[in-house]
Parts: sequence; structure tokens; C-alpha cells
Amino acid sequence: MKTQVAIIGGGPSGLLLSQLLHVRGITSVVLERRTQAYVLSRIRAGVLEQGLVDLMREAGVADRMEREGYPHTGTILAVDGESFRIDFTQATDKPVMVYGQTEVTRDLYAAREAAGGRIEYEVEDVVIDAHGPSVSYTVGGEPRRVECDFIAGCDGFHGVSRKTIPEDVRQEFEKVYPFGWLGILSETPPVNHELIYATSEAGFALCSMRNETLSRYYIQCDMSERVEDWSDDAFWAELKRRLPKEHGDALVTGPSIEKSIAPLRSFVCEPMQWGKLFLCGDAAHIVPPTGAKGLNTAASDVHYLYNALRRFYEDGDSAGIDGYSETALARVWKAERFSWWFTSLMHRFPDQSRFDAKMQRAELDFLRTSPEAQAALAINYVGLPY
Ligand code: RFL
Ligand code: PHB
Repeated sequence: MKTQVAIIGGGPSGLLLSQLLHVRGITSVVLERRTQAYVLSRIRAGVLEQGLVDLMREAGVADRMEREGYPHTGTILAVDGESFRIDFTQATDKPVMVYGQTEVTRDLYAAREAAGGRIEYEVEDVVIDAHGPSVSYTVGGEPRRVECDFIAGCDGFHGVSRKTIPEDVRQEFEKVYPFGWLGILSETPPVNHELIYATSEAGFALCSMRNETLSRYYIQCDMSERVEDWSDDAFWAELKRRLPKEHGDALVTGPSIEKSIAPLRSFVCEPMQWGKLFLCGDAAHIVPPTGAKGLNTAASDVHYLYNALRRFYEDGDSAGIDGYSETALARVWKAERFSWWFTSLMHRFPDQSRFDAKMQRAELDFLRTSPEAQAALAINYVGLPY
């Protein structure tokens, strides 16, 4: 098979890139290891930056998001039972959009299918020749091969693309946090119309949502804990303990429809390109979810790669392609910094000294009282410019 861009991974990065290229008449094939139903069953991000919203518009897949998504102009921070609001509009003119990653992915699959886009599911044994360039794989044991001009590695943290970059070229930077997030999805109305990021002696908690009848909640937990050991009742009780009284009292509880534990990690791979292979999204970097930056940073990579490919095909200009890694990484590191900072500020660390705890409280107090500190949070949270 021949195509212009072979895309490995049918998550949000791969699908968005494929759809944007399609709008510009550039052909691609998406190779996905799982089934579409499996990809859509993963409950992940819920907050979209304006940059991603604009990319969805450019890709022609924004209609349902505009109808069903919720623009938010602020978020609540709760510290030891007292809350204050970070108003995004004081420092930026941009809201964020509350719209689930599952829905983004669903809309992208629908658009690719409507356009007759080629997606191969349940591919195995993917081998990348970054210089050929070509991609070989099997489906149901049958060998296949795609010849292409470029390869986009959009296959997430556990994919094969990153590992194709030779070890003596590839540098990896990593920080693993000593806790995870236990998350539940429940068919209950959200406790508040805006997200609540809460910290207390008992640890971090987050109240988020998908819509008026579907809530997403997280609590910081030990990585040794097991989902099976957390009954719904135990989860609700612990969440309530970590929220200000007015929110805890307002919490509507119900059975969970999904419950899982996610580890927290910061990770960056440099460079993000090798030969004709270009990494996008979780394949190249991971952030802890505290700043809601994972999907959004994947989208900024897609923005840079899509525009670089467009310039190449439309103007014969390879400057964007050549500089992709450097351009993408400059923004990636800023999202890493924000996610690391917000995580460090809001969680209880098991090895935290009494001094460390005082520093955290002083910084939170500074944030509560300083418009400039709130502006810095807002600018990063709504998303730095591309
Ligand atoms: P994905 O979504 O992991 O998709 C990669 C796809 O590649 C496939 N794949 C392969 N295909 C072919 N061959 C192989 N060898 C392959 N290996 C893997 C996989 O099956 C998969 O379909 O990466 P992508 O597209 O880069 O998207 C990244 C985002 O999914 C991720 O950054 C976010 O979900 C992170 N994240 C959040 N990000 C935000 O921006 N805002 C949030 O509010 C937010 N909350 C979250 C999150 C992630 C979480 N978890 C569980 C990790 C909350 C959670 C709990
Ligand atoms: C979510 O809704 O899943 C969510 C929202 C904000 C975050 C992380 C996750 O920072």
C-alpha cells in the first residue's frame, strides 16, 4: 500500500492529524493496535484548550463539541476546606472547553469514516523503517506493508515508535511521582458547575465532569492500593473528607460506571524526530494529569506537524519538518513545568518534611492572595500560544 503519511496509533493524536491532513488533500493511513470500541472505552481527559478547540474546527469536526461542550471561564481551588476561584478571563481572553476525550475521538472516527479514510484495526508486529520510509505490520497473522513519505508515531507511551529512535540518539527524562489517582465516573450531577482542585491533609482530590448528568472524580491514592479494595461508598467518603464542607454536603453520590487507578509520571523523549519518523503526543511525552495538559500537548504536537507537512506538500518548504522536534519540544517543556508545579503544589508527598508542608501552604496562600500568581496559573491552564 502507498500513502503520503503513515500514522501509527488511532488515539486522538493520530486521528486528528489524519483528519487535518485529509482536509488539505494529503493522504494517510492510520494503523491501530486495538479495536475502535476499545479505544472509545478508555476514559481519559476532559478539558480542552482553545488551541485544540480551534484544531477541531479546522478539521471540520467541531459541531457536536460546540453544541454539547461547556466553555469554562474559571476553576475553583480548595485548600484545607477554604476555596477561591481562578478567573481565566482576568489574565487571558480564552475559556477552556469541557468535552471528553472519548467524544473527541468518537467525532474524529466518524469524520474519518464519512470521508472514506483508511484505518486498519488490530494491527500487530509494527516495524518502522524511518529511512525507507515504510511501516510493516501484520493483521490476523497476515503480513502487510505501507510505503510512505513520512511516518507519524502517535502510538502513546507504550507504543513502538519512540523505541525506533536508536538508544544512542534518544534521551529520556523522567520523574515518577510516589502516588496515583483513583478515578471514578458516575451518572450523577457534578457537585459544582466548575472544576474543583482540592488539597488537604488527607491529600488531593479533583471534581470534574463530562456533562450535567455525568461526573468524573479523582482522589490521590497510594500506588500500592488496588481498585478492587475501593468500594464506591469508601470512595465517596474519602472524596467528601477532602472537599470544603459546602461542596462535600452538596455531593450527589451514586454507583460508579468506571473506576481505575492511574500512575503519575513526567516524561520527555528528545528528539521527537528521527529520519522520516515524527513523534506526537504520549509517544513522546507524559505529564501528570493535574494541569489537564496531556491531550492538549498532544494536540500542540499535531498542530506543529500538520503545519510542517502542509508547508512541505503545498510550498515545497521543508523548514517546518526539519525544525519539528525543536519547535514542539519548546512548548512541551513548558507544559511539563506547569504540570509538575501544579502536581507538587496540590499533593501530599509521603516523604514530605514539616518544612516542605509549610512551603506548600505558603505558596498556596500566595496564590490565593496574588492576582499575578493567579494570572500565571490561568495563562498556563488555558494553554500557552502555539
Ligand atoms: P493515546 O491516547 O495513548 O493513543 C495511542 C494509540 O496508539 C495505539 N497503539 C498502537 N497502535 C499500533 N501499533 C502499536 N504498536 C501501538 N501501540 C499503541 C493505542 O492502542 C492507542 O489507541 O495517545 P495520544 O493519541 O497521544 O493521546 C494522548 C492522550 O490520550 C493523553 O495525553 C491524555 O488522555 C492524558 N490525560 C489528560 N489530558 C488532558 O489534556 N486533559 C485531561 O484532563 C487529562 N486527564 C489524562 C487524564 C490521562 C489519564 N490516564 C488514564 C492516563 C486523565 C487520566 C486518568
Ligand atoms: C477529567 O475530567 O478527567 C480531568 C479534568 C482535569 C484534570 C484531569 C482530568 O486536570
